[in-house]
Amino acid sequence: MARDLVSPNMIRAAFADAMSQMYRREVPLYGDLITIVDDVNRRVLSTRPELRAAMERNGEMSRLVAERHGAIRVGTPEELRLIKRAFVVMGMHAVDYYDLSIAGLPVHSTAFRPTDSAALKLSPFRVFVSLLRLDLIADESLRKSALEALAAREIFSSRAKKLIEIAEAENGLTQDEADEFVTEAVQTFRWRQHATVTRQTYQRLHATHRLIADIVSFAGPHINHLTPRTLDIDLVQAEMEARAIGAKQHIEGPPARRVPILLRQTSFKAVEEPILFRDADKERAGTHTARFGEVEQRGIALTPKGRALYDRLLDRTIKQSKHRPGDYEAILAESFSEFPDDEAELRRQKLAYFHYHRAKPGQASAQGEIAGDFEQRLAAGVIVAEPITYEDFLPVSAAGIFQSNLGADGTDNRKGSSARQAFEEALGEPVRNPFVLYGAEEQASLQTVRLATEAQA
Ligand code: OOG
Ligand code: NI
Repeated sequence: MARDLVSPNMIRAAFADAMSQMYRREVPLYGDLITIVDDVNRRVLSTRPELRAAMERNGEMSRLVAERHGAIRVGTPEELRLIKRAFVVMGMHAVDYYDLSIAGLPVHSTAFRPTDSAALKLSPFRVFVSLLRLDLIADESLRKSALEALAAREIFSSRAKKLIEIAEAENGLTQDEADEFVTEAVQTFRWRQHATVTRQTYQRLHATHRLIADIVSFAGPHINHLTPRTLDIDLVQAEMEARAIGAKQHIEGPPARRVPILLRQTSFKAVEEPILFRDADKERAGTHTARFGEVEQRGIALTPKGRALYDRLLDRTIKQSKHRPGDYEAILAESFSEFPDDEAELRRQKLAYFHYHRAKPGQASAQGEIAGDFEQRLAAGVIVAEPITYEDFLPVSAAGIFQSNLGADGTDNRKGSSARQAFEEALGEPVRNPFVLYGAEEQASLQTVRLATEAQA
């Protein structure tokens, strides 16, 4: 009997929705942040009709309120592989490797996300997934306790695992199965108030690194933040400060620009939540601080050349602001004045990726063919170059998030060498290269434009 399968995009959209509902219940402050973001987005759209029109043209309006990313942390290679299989059911694949040991953090990470633009448009939800590096726990007895706690837990229900197997064997899920899968999968990421370790073990893990305590002490990998998209992150930051929501000191990433690049993000600091330890049959109260809310504003994806320039300018900013921390914003803006802030220039210098298409009705010069080469057609507006949005994360920024929210000590000296190979072995496959994905989209659009032009000639 033929099975009617739902698109993985629909499963991902339902999952993102369910996660959002759950997180608002679990961390009410996150609901306040959503309210601020909605407000700001409405204000921006009403004052910038051209932006509204462009978003309507690109079919982006309906997805504006959908969360853009979340983050979880897992403890073992087995957990990472299970997570991978669950995300594949939702059309998400591991893209890029983030070595956070550079910032003194005992984890390394990837981002599970849709990899093509049509899927991203349908539901842009992605999840940053970090894997604990037990090899960075020096104390052997503590490493053993951590391993035991992790070995004893099952992060997916048996029904969730069964549904993953069905999806793999049958090449997808029916609507009923998908609904059930979402309900079960969300449970994996819920908050659990009971720690699975004693208070003493928690404290020892915590003393080694707060992140280790967060990963090891509970029965599952709770979602640690969700991040909606805003059209004006500076306004959101100002609003968070005005409402004393505990915003971080500044927006991470590049400065505000005419043409936004990569992504900018900010967050409120992690909230302190009550937890319970079970020590020798007695319940003891404690608290745990790990979960926060974040916002992001995305810009154009940079080529390796653009990324190198970005890294150099950000590096310079961080170095210079060490001596003048109060001037961070000014130093950032000054430093980035070297980064071209004009679409045509970014394109000419091959600093960023663009999607090319023939002018659509309503866009300038939609009619009429202009003879000449590609650049002349572009200049005449017959061909339009549209920025390709950056869909990944900022490695330095990711480290910043960890540090400000977990109080990690950035001077940790166990800076390991990149453990990318070990990560990919744990994952069971290589991560995808984001530059290849952006480059392929650009090339495919060029090909389409050329074919269409030749057909006309
Ligand atoms: C993930 C931090 C990375 C971001 O937005 O850079 C991240 C975590 O805290 O587990 O989500
Ligand atoms: Ni984040």
